[in-house]
Amino acid sequence: SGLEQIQALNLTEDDLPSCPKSSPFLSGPLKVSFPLHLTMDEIAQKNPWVQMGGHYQPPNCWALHHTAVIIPYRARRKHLYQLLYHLHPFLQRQQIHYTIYVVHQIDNNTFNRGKLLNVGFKEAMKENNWQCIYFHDVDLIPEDDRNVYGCSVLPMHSAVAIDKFQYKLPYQTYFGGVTALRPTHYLKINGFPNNYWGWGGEDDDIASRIFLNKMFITRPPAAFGRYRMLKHGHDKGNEVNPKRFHLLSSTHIRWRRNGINTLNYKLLSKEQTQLYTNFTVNLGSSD
Ligand code: UDH
Repeated sequence: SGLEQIQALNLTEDDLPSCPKSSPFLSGPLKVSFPLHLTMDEIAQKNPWVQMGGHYQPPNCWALHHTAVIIPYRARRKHLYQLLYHLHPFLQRQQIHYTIYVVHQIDNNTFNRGKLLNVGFKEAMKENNWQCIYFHDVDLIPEDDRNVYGCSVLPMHSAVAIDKFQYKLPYQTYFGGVTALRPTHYLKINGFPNNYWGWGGEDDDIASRIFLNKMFITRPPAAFGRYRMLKHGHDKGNEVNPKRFHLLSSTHIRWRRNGINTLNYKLLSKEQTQLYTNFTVNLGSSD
């Protein structure tokens, strides 16, 4: 294949023409449907260019974007399959170089999205010098491929218009669902908070960190940043966190000593599956 040729010849940026600014393969608004009973093999068959571990790079041009997609995960297998089914073709049409990483919280402690995203960042950066990190909830399916998964000079909030919120931004500083940062920005804000256990608040903490560091959020046009949210109820082990407002009131004091610089976890395994790289972690129980 083209990709194997690139690898065999060890082709680099100097050997390939740059990909065009706007990919000729974009289709714009997508008809998103959710096939029943998806399997990994079936999704892999539909994506023959994706390599083990969930890697892809365009075979004939040098990508403009080098993006790690990080998915915080526990016990949402059906959602994960739907997301992989939609996201791989979506990203390939954008002609970007990417890998999909799933960070799986295996312990029986309360779910901790912020901490999982920190683990994903740390482990993904060990694998490659990514220039852009997408933090992607498992239940959000993009509906327009002009929402290109690359980073700009500002932190990006991509999930602007979600069907669950009547395709409107729930509030102006909302920074949840699907967001992206350059590693330099992520490190500047000391990553994400490690101490939000259970549902809610960590996304507002991340937004605060951005504002406290005198950065702003940017968003794609609402027509591009459209998502469908897969249906789910309350997850076991992710109860609403009653401490979230209290924690948020002191983000400005704590952000420097609570984040990627204080992250601790146990990486139990790393596997390359056909469609993603999986990190299984034990997060411990408190921070
Ligand atoms: N997640 C899991 N497993 C869990 C919990 C969360 O994988 O058990 C991940 C998953 O990627 C999910 C993300 O964390 O998309 C965010 O969690 P969520 O989907 O529960 O958050 P969301 O804001 O929830 O989408 C909306 C419904 C809950 C309503 C709650 C209260 N007011």
